Amino acid sequence: MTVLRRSLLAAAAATLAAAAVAPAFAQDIRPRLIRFGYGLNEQSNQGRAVKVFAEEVERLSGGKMKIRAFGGASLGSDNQMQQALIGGAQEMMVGSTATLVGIAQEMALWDTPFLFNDVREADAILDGPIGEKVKARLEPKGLVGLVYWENGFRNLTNNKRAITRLEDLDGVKLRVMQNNVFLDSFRSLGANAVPLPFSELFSALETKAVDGQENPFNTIVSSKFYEVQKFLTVTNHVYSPWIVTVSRKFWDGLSAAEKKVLVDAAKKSRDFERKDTRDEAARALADLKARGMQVNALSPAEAARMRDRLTRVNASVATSVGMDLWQETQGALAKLRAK
Ligand code: TF8
Repeated sequence: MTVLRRSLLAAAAATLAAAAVAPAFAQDIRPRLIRFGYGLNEQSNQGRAVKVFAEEVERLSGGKMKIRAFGGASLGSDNQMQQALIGGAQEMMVGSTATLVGIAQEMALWDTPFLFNDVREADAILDGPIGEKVKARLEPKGLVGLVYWENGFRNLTNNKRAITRLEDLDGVKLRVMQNNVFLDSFRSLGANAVPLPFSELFSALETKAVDGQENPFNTIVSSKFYEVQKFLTVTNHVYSPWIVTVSRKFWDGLSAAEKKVLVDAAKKSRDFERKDTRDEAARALADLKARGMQVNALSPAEAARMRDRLTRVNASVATSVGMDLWQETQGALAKLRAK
């Protein structure tokens, strides 16, 4: 090898090494202010992860890109924020995938009752090609999905009675997310299901406009639902993801380096969020009991009856998301379960 060639190679290697530590060239990152909205409060798993995201964006951009976080639905409900992102009036948010079904039907896949048996399955499908495919459906609608976070397995609370049998749900006025799969699911269980934005839920429970709701343990703790709900039934009826999204109007104006900052920070926040959420969920049940909630699990026979009723909505989910995607998901899950 000639001396010249060797020094050229060394120079190239040095450039690559520099790129590895500082992937973005400073001049490609401009000062940016990003308004990031979310529905839960600052002390929730959602709030903690938004903070990690914000710190990481600031660090990776050398302080040029700033996240201004707005919790507690102060910029609006999930649906309102989605519209603000599409219109370009807000840059980022994190919220439920369930409220995105009106924008991209394929999101209904995640509303399938009992789709995932555990978080290992959830992570593998959400972070794999199927999760990517569903996420990509948002782009033509004006949203860019970065990563999925964990909202978690959902459980039922109410104020009327302990739910020990399917029939106990009869006439229970139950708030559900603004999403047809959830509406159909709980109607098929006999509840009087009413769709409401999350931002109105606490006061609806407090004023007894509704009797109950369903959300992961974490949210029942962080939103203080234990103050206004007596009975908690462990159903784990569906795993809900959250999704971090960016306004496409804003995204399209970013440089490659700026996009990379957001993507890398989003991945870091996802890994933090999932661990934090799982740690908190593991403690939450004891916490809720200590706060006076009356907790029950369903007997295996009743759980099977509920599961059977709920999975009657599967056919309509398959129609909304398309048979190909449905089959692909079932195939991927079968493969994971065979391992
Ligand atoms: C719900 C969801 C909420 C989310 C959150 C506000 O019940 O589970 O946790 O939408 O982002 O609405």
